[in-house]
Amino acid sequence: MASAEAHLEAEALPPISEGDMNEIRAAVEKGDLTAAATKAHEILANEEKIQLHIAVTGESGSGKSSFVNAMRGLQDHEEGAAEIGVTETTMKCSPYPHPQHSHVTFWDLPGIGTPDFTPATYLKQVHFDHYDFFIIISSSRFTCNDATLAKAIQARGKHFYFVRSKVDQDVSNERKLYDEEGVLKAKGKQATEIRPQRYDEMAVLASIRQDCERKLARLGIRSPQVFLVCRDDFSMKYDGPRLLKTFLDDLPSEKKLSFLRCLAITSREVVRQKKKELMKYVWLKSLASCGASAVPIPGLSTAVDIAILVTSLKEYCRTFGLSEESLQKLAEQVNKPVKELKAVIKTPLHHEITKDLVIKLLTKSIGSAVQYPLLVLKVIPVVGWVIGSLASVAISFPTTFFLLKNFLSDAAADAERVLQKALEGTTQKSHLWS
Ligand SMILES: Nc1nc2c(ncn2[C@@H]2O[C@H](COP(=O)(O)OP(=O)(O)OP(=O)(O)O)[C@@H](O)[C@H]2O)c(=O)[nH]1
Ligand SMILES: [Mg+2]
Repeated sequence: MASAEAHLEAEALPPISEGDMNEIRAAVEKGDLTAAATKAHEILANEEKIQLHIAVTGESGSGKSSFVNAMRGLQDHEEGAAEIGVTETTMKCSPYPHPQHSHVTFWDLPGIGTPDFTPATYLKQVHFDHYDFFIIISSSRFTCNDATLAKAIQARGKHFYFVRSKVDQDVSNERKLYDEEGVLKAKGKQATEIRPQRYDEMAVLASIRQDCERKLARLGIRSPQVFLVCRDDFSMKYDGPRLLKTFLDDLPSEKKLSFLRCLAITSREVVRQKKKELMKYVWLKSLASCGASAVPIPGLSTAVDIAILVTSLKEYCRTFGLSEESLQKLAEQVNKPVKELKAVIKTPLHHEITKDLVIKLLTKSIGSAVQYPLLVLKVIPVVGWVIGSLASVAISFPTTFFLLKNFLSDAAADAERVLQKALEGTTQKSHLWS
């Protein structure tokens, strides 16, 4: 008993309306399980339809298209990547859906201040209302146009983020002023606060950040925050991880999971966040699987909707990068044989999730469900105790609950192990593995 109990923590509620929650509770109280499961189904289907539109704007050549590609996990040369180049390539609003999670779309917008897009008309021309938030990119200092745009976005109640691109170039230029030992080369020149005697990358970055923020403050932006990024290793280097975390923190709760699904596994924190959000939906999925389409499982004293479970386990694998395609891509990125990454995985991969596998897993979970049915119901907020009153789902609900919860935890643990393996022996490790 101790181990099962220790494994269970009270579930946080998924971001669903009070009205929806009341509908489920009322249906269960009436003993109408079909209605409760149908509602759970509907809520889950709506969650999957949630769209996220992210606008990326900035002056021509600032690195917008490259940023869009980096956010979508694509190299500039890959199929489907946004066209990049040194001449003005973005003259219209181009949508770039995430390749694996098409509900998240990045929009490559034309720069403000070009003859066709003046500050006065820009937001109307690019259909401001369409976007959830804006990223304003500059590869040097931010301009008056950038500040005007930020103020207009803020006045309309949306978030914007200042992103300073191509930081790798600044770092490399600065490094050239120091010798191999990291000592300032310029003989006779005094070291300054921004250019100390010994090379210090953190100081270089802090200085660029402060310079950009000071300029923006002078242009009338209150407490500006600037994120320094480079297109390569975008989500791992410089302020990339902090930028992604800030997006996530600022998103309304109902959109967090959509965004998290499309994030690459680049840190333990990303894995933790994905798991936390997915966990909120486990009891809804368990409830949905007990509905009208539930069929008795031969050999087991329970009836469930297997299709929901197959889809859910596949979703967990996809979200944690546990598919042949994702692993192959990661292996290429870190220059390691895919076999090495696969060796640390304990759960089945995306393509191995079948009806038969789910039945096998159900057989395993049923033991815990029979032993601790009330324990499970106690940790599900609001409706758990009501569901517990229905004899018809006394076993099937906790069985599916245990199955999904355990698979999700195992997949998250696998994702962490794969990441650790991928980073073994690389310089990224100390930066990332926190
Ligand atoms: N070193 C380095 N080069 C970058 C980075 N981001 C973009 N570039 C280069 O900068 C140039 C312009 O990048 P784009 O992404 O095409 O810029 P853009 O803002 O989309 O340009 P337009 O579509 O013309 O407005 C390209 O040659 C990119 O390879 C970066 O982080 N580091
Ligand atoms: Mg472009």
